This record gives sequence, structure tokens and C-alpha cells, in this order.
Amino acid sequence: MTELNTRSSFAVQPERVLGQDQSSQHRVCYRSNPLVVRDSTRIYHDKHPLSVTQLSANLIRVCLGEPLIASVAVLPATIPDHPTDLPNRIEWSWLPDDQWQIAVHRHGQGLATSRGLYADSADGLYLYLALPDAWPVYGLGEKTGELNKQGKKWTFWNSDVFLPHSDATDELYQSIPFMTVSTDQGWMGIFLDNPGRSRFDLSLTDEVCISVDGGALDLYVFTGETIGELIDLYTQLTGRPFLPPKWALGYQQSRHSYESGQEVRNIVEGFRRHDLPLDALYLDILCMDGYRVFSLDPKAFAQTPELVDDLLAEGVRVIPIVDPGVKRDPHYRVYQQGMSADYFVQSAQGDPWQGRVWPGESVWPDFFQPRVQAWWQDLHRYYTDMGIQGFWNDMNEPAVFNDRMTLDADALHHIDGSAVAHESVHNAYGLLMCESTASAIVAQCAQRPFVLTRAGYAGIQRSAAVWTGDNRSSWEHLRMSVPMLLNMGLSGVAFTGADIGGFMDDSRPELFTRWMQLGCFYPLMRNHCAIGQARQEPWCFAEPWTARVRQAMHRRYKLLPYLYQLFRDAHETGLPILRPMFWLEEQVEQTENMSDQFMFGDALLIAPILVAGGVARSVWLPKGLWHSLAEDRSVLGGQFVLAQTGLEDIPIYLKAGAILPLAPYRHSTARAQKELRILIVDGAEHGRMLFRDDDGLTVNPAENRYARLSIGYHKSPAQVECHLSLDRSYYKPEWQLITLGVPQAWKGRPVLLNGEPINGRSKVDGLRCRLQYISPSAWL
Ligand code: MIG
Repeated sequence: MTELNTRSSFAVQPERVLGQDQSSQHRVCYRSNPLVVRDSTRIYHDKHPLSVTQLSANLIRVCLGEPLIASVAVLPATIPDHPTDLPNRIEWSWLPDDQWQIAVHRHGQGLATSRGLYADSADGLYLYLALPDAWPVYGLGEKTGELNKQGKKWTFWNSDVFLPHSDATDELYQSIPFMTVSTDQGWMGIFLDNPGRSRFDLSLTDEVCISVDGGALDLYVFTGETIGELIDLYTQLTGRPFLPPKWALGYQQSRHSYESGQEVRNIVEGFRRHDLPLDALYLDILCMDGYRVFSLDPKAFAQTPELVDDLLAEGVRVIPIVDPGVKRDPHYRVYQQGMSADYFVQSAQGDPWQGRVWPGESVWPDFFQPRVQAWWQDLHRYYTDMGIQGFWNDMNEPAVFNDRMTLDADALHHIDGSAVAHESVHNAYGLLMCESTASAIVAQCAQRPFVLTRAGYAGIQRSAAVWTGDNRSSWEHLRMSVPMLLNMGLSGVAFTGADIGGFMDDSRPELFTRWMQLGCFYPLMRNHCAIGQARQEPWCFAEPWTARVRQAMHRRYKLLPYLYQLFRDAHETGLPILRPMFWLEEQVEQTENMSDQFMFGDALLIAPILVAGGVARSVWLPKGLWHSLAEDRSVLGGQFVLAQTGLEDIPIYLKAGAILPLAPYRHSTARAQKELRILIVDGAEHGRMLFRDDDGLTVNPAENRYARLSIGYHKSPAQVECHLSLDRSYYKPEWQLITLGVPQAWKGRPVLLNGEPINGRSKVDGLRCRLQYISPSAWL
């Protein structure tokens, strides 16, 4: 009889780990439920229990020690349920010599072998795994540096880092202890589930040391044929990215801080006057009454309900900041409520833990308690009653103005009936705050949530979008954003962005323009700027810069149907929106650490200009044909090309044969999209695509209440046959017209739509469908 670590049961759903082959099973108990686990063994190593559980054919869990709390990352109901006969089956075995060892096999070959387990309770737990330096490592969430994370020691401890982030910066706001390894026989993923301080030391020679300061060394080891498979598995385990409302994919404007309702109105007016799109505008901390959360300045923001209404009518959402620090003010309702119900994190002595942050002396809600989450959720009525539908969670590492920059190590959270020291669960604080915020929107607005967060932990993709904190207006930070966002995507967090233009320091026209040209491809497109810095609303640098910036911003809106499609894919499979170049062709040495260009979905290759004065750059084109957007011609891949470019634009390539859903420009997603454009990129004989559309707001997309448009084409020397079929039974899209944009090169060949020559009267499911010969740049 084998016993599963009882704590592990919070994460693992019993039914899902049932094995097929009864004979090799061990019976264990899960509270009152009988649990049958295949190949699970629990032994004692030193004084620490060690258990290995095969959760599916390509996923095992290795847990050394006892987790202190139920996992906040791993979803109870979603342990991957994979067939047992996968080609990339993972196996493990004990090598019981003096030191217990674990060996991970794939196709019967050794993939990773532990070199002993160090279990020293005074000093945390350590596991050494063989890992050749030549195997690139990706993921690790929000980290500085290049794409490949090999060669450094990485620490996971959510930190507010105001000093300029550099390659030497280790801890940042988010902690996602998940790494993917490109081995010489497929991919391996390792997720360390521990919300205290942990480390992946990749600076060692041919091995990695995984360690935790306290709690359990709770590892999930995955294998897969591709990195996409690993991310799929990882986001089954920790949850899929939430499907955002469409408006959140529009352009977002922020500044620390717009100082009055009137200033906000003027800013919105500026967007309209300059023919620039806008979907959301942020209110930073100066909107509050003395930095009290859930309050507004009684003078400057007295008319906020009217402001929110008027802006909504203009298609602009107002997003207020909500920080976790609650001002210690006996006359303040939030403080009073929290005190009388004991909602705040406690000190070791048992009174509310106090520290200084923006409001002065403050206390922090203990989000680990469901009742505190519920209270906090309810406090959002203050805003949702005004029509506010999105929130910004900052300072939730949590950041405190003290030497430690956070709560004391021994501050206490109350979790499932026990008092747990802050340092053991620090990294989970922001995630739990965001869950409370997101649930407020769902409950009070009956809409999909939009929460933007700075801090997070594995699983944050379920409830919030992430921005990368206090960057600077510098070329280094423009460049750094690319590998950082790529690796966040490879860590399950698809919805990310860096502050466009840079937060600290003054942006300059060229840097700002280059940032917008890159930023229109960030999943989150938000311009934000610090107090006291030169203004950087998109028209601030005057002509000819504004025209260039406008082109990038308009491009974003033209791309929205394609981007929304990518978000839906992310929501269903976990796949990132920004993809490193090796995504398209693995085992190509050039792309292993390529940190300065990327794929936006599978169809668009983006090569941003990342240096001052840059007017040309080399671009790696993967094998196959590519269509240069600027030059409007096909270019052969499998090589570097030198792309010339002006200040007007950056080099962009479309994959030959791709089909992209696009839209005409409109200045807000609230404006009806009357036309759907289907762009067919030249260079292939045939192609297919399924486009799904919905209202972009309904909460439960699992109902599959979307319209489906499937498109296929086949080109022969004599003609081109296009097949379109549209199913509008579940949702009637806004668009009343479909325009098929086909290559100029197709001219002179008849184009058939569903078997008939396409003409002015052609229809698909009752909708008009017309043909245009265009160059992609006309629509992008
Ligand atoms: O201590 O709310 O990263 O985006 O503008 C700084 C003021 C607090 C930090 C955030 C930044 C925000 C700022 N906040």
C-alpha cells in the first residue's frame, strides 16, 4: 500500500490519474476517496517524504517534502488526461544507491538523471539534474537577458524593481518557475510548484540545480515532441489563458497620472483630433483620495460616473488602478471593515502587519483567505456601479516601502486553518489578488474580465494580462522587451506587453516611434509614462513622427481579427501569440537564441528596428517563401536577408500562402466592424483557415457561441477555386460584407467562389462577398 502525500491531493484530481493497467497499480487514500495511482512510490529520503507519480504518459510529478499549502498554480480538475501510448512517453525509475536518484527516460533513453537529492531542512531542498549546456532553455517567465536562459542562476521572488532592469537583474515582478528544454531528442519541461523563494541554477556545467528555501520541492516533469506540446500540457495543468474582451486588444493609454476628469477628457479628445484609435484609458494613483483604494479624489475626480459614461459612449473604457495596500485610517471604510472582520495579514504577534506604501502607514488584505477574496471582490462595486469594466493591479508583489521591499518574512497568512509565514507563499500573493479582481468583473458586470497585473505566479494567465513593470525610455529596454515577452509566452502567459515609450525617463521621437512600430504587435498595446517625465501621448512628438506612429496604431486595428484569433487559440491550447523564430523550424542553430525578431502568430514575421538611426537590419527568414510587406515581393527563406527600411516602418514579412482575417481601420472596437477582409498572401498553391468570431464580451466562451467562417483556396494554372462557408447560427457577426483580397498575380485567371465565377452579386450565407486584387500593404 502506497500513500500519496496528502497535501498533493489538493492539486491532483483523483479520477484523472486512474491508470489503465490494474495490475501495476497501488491503492492509496485521498481523504475519503479511494485513489488509484499508477506507478506511484513514496519513500523517505532523509527526513523528507519523496513521492513520484506518473500523471499521464508524458507527465510525472516528483515531490520531495510536504507542500505547505494547496497549490495555487495547479488546477484541481485539469491534470492532463493523455493517452498512455504517446511516442514521447516519459518513464522514471529509482536508482537506489546511497543517494536515491530519479532517472527520466523517453523512448527508453535517458533524458535527465538526478545527481542525488539534498534534503537539508536548515538550508532548503536541492535537486541536481543532468542538463547539457548545449541544450537551450526557454521560459522562466519574466526575466531579463536573451531568449536562451542557459548559463545563469535565476531566482523566483516577486520584487518591485525600480532601478533600471539590466542583464544583471534577476528577480522581477513575476515568478514562473517553468522551464522548457530543447533536448537532443525532443522537449522536456520542468515546473517547480512552490510559491516561496526558489531557484533554477543554470550557471553550473552540464546540470541544473533546482532549489527551494522552504516547503516542498514539488516538480512536474513533462516531455513532448514540440515546445507547443509542452505549453499545451503546462497550461492544462495550471490553466489556460483567459479569453479577453475584444476591447482589451485595442490601444490603451496610460500615464502616472492623469490628474483630473477634465484632463482625461482632453486626452480622449486629442486621440480623436489626431485620428488615433483608443479603447482604454488608465487612472493611476493620483485619481484616489489620498491614495485610499476604492476612493476617488473628491475634487479632481468628482464627476467620474459621468466621465465613465461619456467615454464609454465614445468607445473608451476607464481602467482605475487598485493597489493592495490599505491606508490605516480609522475613518476610512475599507480599513474599518477589514479591521473588524480580521481581513489583514498579521504580524508574528498577531496584530495586523503594518508597513508604508503610497497611502502612508498601511495594512494588506490576506488574499489567501477565500472570505477576504470575497470581500475584496465586493469592494469593486464602488467602481463597477459606475460602469467600470477593467482594473489595473499594481504593487501586488506585494511592494512595501521598506528595506525588504515587501512584507516581513514572518508575517502571517491564514490558509486552510493554519498560519503560514509570508516568505513561504510570497509569490502567490499577486495571483490571488488578481483572481479576486477578475471575479468582481465577472460577477458584477457579467462580462469577460480584463485585469492588468504587475505581479504574478504560475497560473496568472487564467485571470490577468501582465505588463513588465518599470522599464525605461531607452533602446536597451526596447530591445529587452522582445525576449522577455517571448519567454513569458513560452511560460503560458500569452497576454503581455511592456510600457510602450518607456516608463521612466523622457522618450524621444525616434525611440518612441520605433517602440510603437514594435508595440502594435505586443499582445497588450499600452503606452505608459512616469510622473514628471516628458509627455508621450502618441501625438506629442509632432510631425512627421505622428504620421508614423499613426500608421502603426492603425495597423493594430486592421490586425484585430487576426489577433483575436490568436487569443482564442491561446485560450484553447495555451499557445503563445508571440513566437520565437525556432517555432517554425527547430534544430536551426541560427534561431536558437534569436532575440531580436519574432513571429506574430504563424503568418507574420516581425523584425523591429531596435537601434537609434537604424535604417537596415539583417532578418532571418525560415525556409520557404516570404512576402516582404514594404517591397511587395516574394523573398526566398532559409537565409538571412538585409532589409532596408526608413523611419516610416519596420521590416515585416508575411508567410507565403497564409490567409489572414483583417478589418478596415476604426478608431475603437466599439465601432461596428462592417467588413471582414480575408487576405490571401501570394506564393502557395492552396491554403485553408477557420475564422471564428463572437461578440467579444460574453463571459462563457465555452458555449461556443461564435460564427464560423471557413476559407480554402486551390490554385491551378487555369483558375483559382475559393471555398467559403459561413455558419451564423450561433452568432450574427457585425460584418455585412466579406472582401477577399487576393494577389495581383492571380489577375487574368478566373476566380471561382464555391464553384461560381465571383462577381458583384456573390454571396456566402446571405452575406455579400467581393473580390479585390491587392498588395498586402494596402490592408496593413
Ligand atoms: O511605486 O502607480 O509600475 O506603472 O505608474 C510606483 C504608480 C507605483 C508602479 C507601476 C507604475 C505606476 C506607479 N507604480
